Amino acid sequence: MGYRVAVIGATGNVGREVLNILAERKFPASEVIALASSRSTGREISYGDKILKAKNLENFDFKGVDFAIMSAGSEISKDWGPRIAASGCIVIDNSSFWRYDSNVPLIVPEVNGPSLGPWLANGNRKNIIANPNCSTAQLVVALKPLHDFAKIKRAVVSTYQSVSGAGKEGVDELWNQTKGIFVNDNPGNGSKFPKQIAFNVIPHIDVFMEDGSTKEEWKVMAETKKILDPKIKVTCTAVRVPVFVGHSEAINLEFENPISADEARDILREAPGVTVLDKREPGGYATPVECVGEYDTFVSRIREDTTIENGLNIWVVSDNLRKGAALNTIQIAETLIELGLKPRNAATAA
Ligand code: 11C
Repeated sequence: MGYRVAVIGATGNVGREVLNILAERKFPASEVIALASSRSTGREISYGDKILKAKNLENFDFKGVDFAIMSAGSEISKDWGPRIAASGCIVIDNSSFWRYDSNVPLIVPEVNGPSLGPWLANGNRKNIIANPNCSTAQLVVALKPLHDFAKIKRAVVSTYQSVSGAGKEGVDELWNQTKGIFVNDNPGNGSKFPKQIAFNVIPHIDVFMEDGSTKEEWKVMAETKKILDPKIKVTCTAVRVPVFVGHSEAINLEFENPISADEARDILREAPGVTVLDKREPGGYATPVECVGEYDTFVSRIREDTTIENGLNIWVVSDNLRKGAALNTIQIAETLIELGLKPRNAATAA
């Protein structure tokens, strides 16, 4: 007997990736239900070799559904998350709405998956689990094993984020501007990004905060602290680049204890969810193009930073729609199953 899984926002970039990955990983589902807004109801989406028709979220009854994977934006998560959770269904939410709630776990299974054990055992749990921002997910996967070995004091993160992080409209804007420039047409500024994104880079993602940083930069700091260790100091500059899929990060780390580049490479080679690609020769490193469609977070350019004590530089790349979003939500559901969560229909039948 399998699990009933509802995918909310099934017609979006991340929702479609959730359906692909559920099928690819042969998630033990007895039923997968695609849900969307009334505007997208009836649209067809693939799930493995099947075609699902999106049903209307408004009319759907979550009774007996085990997991609701939500990727429909903060407003929908805010309104629907608690209602769905109250029906006994576990909500795994991709939006930022619940991430900073102290009663909601923020989970990257390779890093803090075991904390779901006590959460599952708690009869008063809220039934909502948050998925981090894509740039945080890949960061903490790479940092966790290094932190366990030598304790990170400070991380300076510079991101190079693809346009798919801004949804389908972001992808369309890069595509249309690139075509426009190619045929000598004025591409204009578009509506998704604040400046031209084709053949350009933009040091601005999400809204500005009072201290001059952007919300994306704040999220990287706040979420790393919540998932990995509140004592780590994190500073970030988040930049949008004209890449369709795959976020990259240049990370400077300062540790409490010594760690050599060779040690870091060996540790990362053994780390879950990490692939080390680090040859000191042309092309001996990961770039977004090779990481599209992959599950792992790729770490390259591992080298000591001799300008500080116990310093290290690394380069981290991952598919932002997979580890940064869809894959991580499914890994959270898989972790709950490994921890003993049974299908609700099994409980009813027993
Ligand atoms: C971007 N990281 O690349 C963002 C997208 O908080 O889940 C994901 C936003 C979030 O634009």
